[in-house]
Amino acid sequence: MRFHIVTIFPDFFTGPFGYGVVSRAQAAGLLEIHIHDLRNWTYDRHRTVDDRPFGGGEGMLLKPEPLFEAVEAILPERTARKKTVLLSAQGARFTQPMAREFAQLEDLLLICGRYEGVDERVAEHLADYEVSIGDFVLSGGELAAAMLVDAVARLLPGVLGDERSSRNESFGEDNEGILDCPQYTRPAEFRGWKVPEVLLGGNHEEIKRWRRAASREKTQRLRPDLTGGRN
Ligand code: 9D3
Repeated sequence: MRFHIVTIFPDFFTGPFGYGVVSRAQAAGLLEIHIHDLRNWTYDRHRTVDDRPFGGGEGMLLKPEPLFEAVEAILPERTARKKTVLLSAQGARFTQPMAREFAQLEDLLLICGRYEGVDERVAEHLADYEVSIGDFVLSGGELAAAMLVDAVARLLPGVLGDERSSRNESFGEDNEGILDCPQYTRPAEFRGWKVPEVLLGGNHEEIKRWRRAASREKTQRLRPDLTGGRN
């Protein structure tokens, strides 16, 4: 799979993509990440990418021409397996089912918003999706794009070891319905805090029951929204 990222901060991504799963997947040729500087599609002396909002208001917006030119140059043909995503605070929430859908694509182009926003014609006529990563205010789409790439990359065939991916499938790792159960490693007692006794014995039926109950309790406490309850 190929990712393309259009940004005014191309150097931003050397950090997030230089480590762990995403870095190794790139080295193994399982995915490509192409970073594009939006200013490459400006033609004035100051390489202007922003302008003031019609109707007045605070701050500046990303103007449409460089974004349309960039996307049309990077993905000249539009097909069912080549999609464009605008990362914006006004988008639909990015979720694990969306990550699975994106993992089927050949090319995914991510547009990173900046300033106070992006001219709405980009969302309406250029991007296939407009997504937000959560209900909080970021200063731009770059961190959001890095998170989206990470979430999609780990779903690509071969990116996680065979052992892990098949195990996760059968155990339903990508279960959005409930939180993972609490887990412990050695020592069995740390600063007086003991690992639950049941996990130290070898009764696998009992362990399974404990884990299910612990998952439910933790979900109820920290994510009542997942249980059909209120926030
Ligand atoms: C405080 C400014 N807001 C009201 C005028 C609007 C606003 C504009 C631009 C809020 C955030 C941003 C920049 N954010 C993103 O580009 C962004 C984002 C986010 O803020 N939250 C969650 N996901 C995303 S994806 C891109």
